[in-house]
Amino acid sequence: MSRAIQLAKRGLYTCDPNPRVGCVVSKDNQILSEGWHAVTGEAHAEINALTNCRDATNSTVYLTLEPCSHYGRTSPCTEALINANVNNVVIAMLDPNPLVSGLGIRKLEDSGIGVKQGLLEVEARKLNPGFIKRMTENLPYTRCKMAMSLDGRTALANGESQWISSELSRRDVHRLRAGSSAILTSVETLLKDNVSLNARGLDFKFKQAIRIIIDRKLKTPNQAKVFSIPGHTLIYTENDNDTRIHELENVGAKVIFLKKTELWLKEVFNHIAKEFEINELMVEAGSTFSGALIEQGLVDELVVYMAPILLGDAANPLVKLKQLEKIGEAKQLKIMDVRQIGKDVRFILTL
Ligand code: AOF
Ligand code: ZN
Repeated sequence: MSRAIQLAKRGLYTCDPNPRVGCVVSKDNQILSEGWHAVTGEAHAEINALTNCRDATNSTVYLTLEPCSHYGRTSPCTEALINANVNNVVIAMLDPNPLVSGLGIRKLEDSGIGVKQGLLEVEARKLNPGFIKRMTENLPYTRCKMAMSLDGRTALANGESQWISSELSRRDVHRLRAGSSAILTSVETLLKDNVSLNARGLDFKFKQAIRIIIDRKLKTPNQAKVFSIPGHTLIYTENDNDTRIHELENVGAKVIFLKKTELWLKEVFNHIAKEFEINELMVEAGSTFSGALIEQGLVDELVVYMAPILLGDAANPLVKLKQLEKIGEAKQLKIMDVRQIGKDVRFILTL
């Protein structure tokens, strides 16, 4: 199973919006063949492994995800496993897709295949935080990227913020972007930095993320740089001004109008998950917008790059949150990973 998890990671940057899945076919303590899911619409992990296997009769198949039992873009993997006469299937986790969940296992058992479930489940779940969250909560798994000084500041009071000089940290951000289904920012950040929101300078194959701009009033300029870069740009707005919508659609944006409500951002996130199959969402925005997302419970993970510099107390803070009266009200985070990247330190924290 550990090998199957390694294989699943080969789809990390390419198989979106499908889950990353790995498969190992074994017999008599020997690996007969291996497979993984590389691209949505193409063969699933099991099919790739079985195609590479001369004879899978009486084998044991290790799978990081329950095999599918439905006709999606491809046909059911349960049928392929049954037709290959495998003896046993060991599954790390159930498929959270309601079209499959539990049915894949039942189909195998009904045809006499022995099934075990739960081996390395914790590790297998880490392969697909976004797919799991989208399938179970109709929300993307949201990572908020931030960069700060040792004293927790992001920019000088005059707005100057191009201070994260470490080339390696920037490259790490591009790798994170490449592994994301979409990259989201606020119109304020777009106006300030004229951002590109794409992954660049990487020496491996990846699927470029969709760009998303949150722009309640439709202030995005028609000449914004995002429109000159290949790929899709979505703009979510509360403004139904037809002229502005047409202008922005003429330069290549897809504008989505959602009526203003109290839980507008949550509705935007639900829409992103449901209509665009966004599993992993990376947010790169300023302290006000990121703070609002955190307060509304829409952020799952912070990725914070800390540069060893001091900007002083007049500089801008990492996030703007409501003032607290008691320490007990403070947001508690859990450190999942800390490592040095070039001259910076990167923290990964969950909320
Ligand atoms: C598997 N093995 O390698 C993957 C699975 O549209 P399709 O046919 O590609 O089906 C997509 C669904 O299949 C996806 O939502 C998930 O439930 C499952 N993914 N299943 O047996 C795989 N990638
Ligand atoms: Zn399948």
